[in-house]
Amino acid sequence: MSHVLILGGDGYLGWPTAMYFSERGYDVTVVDNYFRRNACTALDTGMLYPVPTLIERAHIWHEKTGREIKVVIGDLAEPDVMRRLFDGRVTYAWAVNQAFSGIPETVVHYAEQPSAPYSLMNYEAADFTVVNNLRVTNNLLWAIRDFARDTHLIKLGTMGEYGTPNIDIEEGWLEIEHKGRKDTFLYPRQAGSLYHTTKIMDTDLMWFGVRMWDLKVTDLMQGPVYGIETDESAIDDRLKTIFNYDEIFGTIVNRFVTQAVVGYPLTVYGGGGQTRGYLNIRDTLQCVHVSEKNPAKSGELRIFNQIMETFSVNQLAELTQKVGNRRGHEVEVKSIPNPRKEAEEHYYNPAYQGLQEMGVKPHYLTEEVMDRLFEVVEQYKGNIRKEVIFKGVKW
Ligand code: USQ
Repeated sequence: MSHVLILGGDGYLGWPTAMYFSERGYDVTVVDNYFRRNACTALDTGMLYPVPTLIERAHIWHEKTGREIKVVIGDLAEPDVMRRLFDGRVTYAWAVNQAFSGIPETVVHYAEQPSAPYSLMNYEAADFTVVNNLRVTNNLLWAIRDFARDTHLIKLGTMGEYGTPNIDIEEGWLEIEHKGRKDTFLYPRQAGSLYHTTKIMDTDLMWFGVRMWDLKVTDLMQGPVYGIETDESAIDDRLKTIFNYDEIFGTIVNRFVTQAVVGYPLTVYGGGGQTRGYLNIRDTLQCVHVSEKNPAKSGELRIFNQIMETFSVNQLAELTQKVGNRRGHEVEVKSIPNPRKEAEEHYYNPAYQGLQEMGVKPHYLTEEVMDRLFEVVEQYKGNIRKEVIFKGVKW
């Protein structure tokens, strides 16, 4: 059984990824320090529904499926917490069998502060974002360098590393011709938030590790994700992933559906022409799985753009309004001054065929898919708190 180690296993993507691999027979270990939950409590962001702890979820998963997801609680910004995952000194906070699962064949790295607004809230949050994200990546690269050179690292990057350049966006690399000579370099990066900038720096750290130590790395440039359910969470309601709809941790589609359900005018920032690549949470899992099945080679930094389709903010608002109105909500769309510093009209033409060529079958954001998202959110309408929807963190 191949061993997959998931860093950031309690998060929006981490927990569904853990169940996905476990269901397919992998030996899975998850690690988390509960940053996301604690930040949600500290910032009073509200959540659509309460989520059991990681240990409780692993226990429920075992009860329902007979499968084991080993849990480690610890702060991966501490080098020794990371190193223990590779040299066998690890202690599991929950496991059926305490025996060391061995060096992982694959590490999926989600263990970062993932919010752009959080990173620009104040200097302390900025400091946390930079220190946490870069230290975790650096600690991981050194652990792989020292103990696990054959391990394939799958790292979650972001489409935001590229920004919104006035030329087509390639999958990670760009061939440059200069004074009659040619070479291939990382595609120019220019992020729109401090959080996104840490992802650029992560890519640079990994590129260094690949060049110096022949590491195997896949960097997934992901767009904003939407959705709640996956096949595995359908087994038991308590296995559903963390769902945020607030300004700090909620992403746009999840926010718009929640706003529509509770009668809050959809918060279109500025002109609404901001265009991004989107994907269903189910497709995140597929993308990580195909990357795991087809690992990067030794000395290769492989980069994919992990999106399935592009939308402007206005297009998402229109779709939400249409589906919401049909379901009996009175959905209003309201442009509010953009708290972010970003282009509201821009060229956007990213390449994203790599993952589909390896076998990913996209779930598109159709009216039916949005209907199902509405259905789930409507069940928890009573929990939605209007006052956390917009706080106005400025860039
Ligand atoms: N937006 C609105 N109204 C809202 C919320 C967002 O108009 O109420 C706009 C934003 O200004 C932005 C776009 O929608 O132009 C997307 O915003 P978002 O909050 O959904 O996503 P973002 O802050 O870009 O970050 C999210 C995830 C992050 C991931 C990133 C992928 O939180 O972890 O890396 O999506 S990407 O955007 O492609 O860089």
